[in-house]
Amino acid sequence: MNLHESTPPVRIAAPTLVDAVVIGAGFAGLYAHYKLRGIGCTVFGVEAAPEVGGTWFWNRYPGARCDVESLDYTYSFSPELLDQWRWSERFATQLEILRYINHVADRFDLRRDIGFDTRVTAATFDEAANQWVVDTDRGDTVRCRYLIAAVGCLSLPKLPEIAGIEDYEGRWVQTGAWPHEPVEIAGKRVAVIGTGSSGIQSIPLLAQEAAHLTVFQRTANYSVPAHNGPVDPDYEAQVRTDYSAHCQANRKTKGGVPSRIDSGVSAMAVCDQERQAKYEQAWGFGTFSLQSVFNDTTRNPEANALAAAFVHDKIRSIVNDPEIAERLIPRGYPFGTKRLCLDTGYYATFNRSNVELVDIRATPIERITRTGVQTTDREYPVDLLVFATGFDAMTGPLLTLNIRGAGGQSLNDAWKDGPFSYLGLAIAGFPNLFTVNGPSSPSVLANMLPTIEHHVDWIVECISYAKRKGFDRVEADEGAQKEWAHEVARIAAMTLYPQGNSWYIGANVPGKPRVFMAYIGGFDRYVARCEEIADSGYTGFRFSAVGSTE
Ligand code: NA7
Repeated sequence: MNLHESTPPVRIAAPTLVDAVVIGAGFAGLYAHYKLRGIGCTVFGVEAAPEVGGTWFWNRYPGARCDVESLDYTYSFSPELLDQWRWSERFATQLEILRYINHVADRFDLRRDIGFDTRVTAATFDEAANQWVVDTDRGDTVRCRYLIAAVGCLSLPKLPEIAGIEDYEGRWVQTGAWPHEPVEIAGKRVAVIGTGSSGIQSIPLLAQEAAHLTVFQRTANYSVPAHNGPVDPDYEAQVRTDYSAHCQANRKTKGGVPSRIDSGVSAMAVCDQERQAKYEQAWGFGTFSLQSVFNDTTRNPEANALAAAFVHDKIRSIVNDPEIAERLIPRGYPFGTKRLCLDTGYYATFNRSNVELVDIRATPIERITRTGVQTTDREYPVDLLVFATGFDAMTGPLLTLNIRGAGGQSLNDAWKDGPFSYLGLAIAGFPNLFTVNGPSSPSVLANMLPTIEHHVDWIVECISYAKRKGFDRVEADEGAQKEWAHEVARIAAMTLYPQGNSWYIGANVPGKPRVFMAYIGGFDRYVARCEEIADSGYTGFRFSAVGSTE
């Protein structure tokens, strides 16, 4: 199926010099092209995939869908686009989102400057010229004033550290790099390793097709029902009375989405009955509202334990076998501190006779064998092995770029103790490099579409400012970056999040520094701070031109 209305991308010759190189052609990269063109910049895009789409190009496993409501997971920069595009489901499927991205790329002619099937192999800052020199695996070298890394937060899939994968003679796939050709599931003995969001979305669908499904669970995760279905026409009509204003209002919320049922009070401020009723309302509503329905669930251990106990009871009420229910109950970390999942029929899937749950904390996986998975208990024969084992989140995609900034310093060295950046937008010592949804911005803790638009708007305005003032170098100040890092860590420490061994904190990658990688103070506060900084003449940034400084 051809997803886009115009002709598929033709390979373009890389230019030798442009104003900006944009790495990535997902939501962030495409919008960066649009905005940079708008201020008269010449742009070249580099994209590893053969097409636009970013995360939605790669994550095409069964059940892949967005867990932000479609009406909010949308670009807001064009009122006509907002008016004309219609989402069919409350939570859009990967395919529908990919169609949308293709539609946007066609509509705004965003492919014409993108080199597809191309990877950046190195990016080196040339201090004499205040330019980045970008090398690709096609042998191109492109010079640019500004380098925009729009590489996504969850775009480097990770295989587990399990011996023997190379010995396996069956087929294995990764959710984060699902094959484009059909994967045969019907009649197969399928195994899934990993029960994060990707596992939890795919397991119910795999179970429906497979002859037998074995789920290897290391950590039971909290999941709430999505209650997906057609977009509610009444709610849609209400949003569409002023869709642009609705999207603008999302920038003034903590999570970049409307708080439709949040109480705004502490879970401890209401009686048991009222609290239970509010939890039930959140459970019945879908979205991540169970986490936000009271304002202290992520901060107050007592409030958190009440929400956790509510989910535990729900799991017991859904899963028929009490022993399996107990295995599915998350324990040992506060509710929501590993990313909450949104599911369609996840827990009920374990009532099926063809589904088996293996607790690999009790009986760890020893190795993958020629024919299946060997635990300390027994071997499980498998025809199709699905790794839903996550990503080297947030820093992984940036660190593969081989970036060297001022003085030849590599980003990998600069970040050996953690990904320190100023606002998640810029990194001290790496002039003219901007990151979209970079570490220490709200990114994965908020709705990514408004955060992307906000970041790109801010970056392009900053570039525009530099151009107007005659500067050709902009960089974050080391001191401002340190202060921001303290602020990010201070706010994280006020919450329960650091207690979860999550990818937010790098816990899923052996050897990765344990640093909470997102700003948790709220998207609203973050936006206000970024505005303040820009309005005050970019406090914490230094601007200069070859031979002069401000
Ligand atoms: P996640 O959320 O990182 O989940 C990965 C899962 O894989 C999780 O259950 C892990 O268990 C498990 N895992 C990882 N390594 C292993 C090994 N070696 N053995 C067994 N199990 C393992 O990734 P997802 O793709 O599901 O979701 C990522 C985000 O994408 C999601 O939050 C959305 O934002 C979209 P663990 O918990 O580490 O014990």
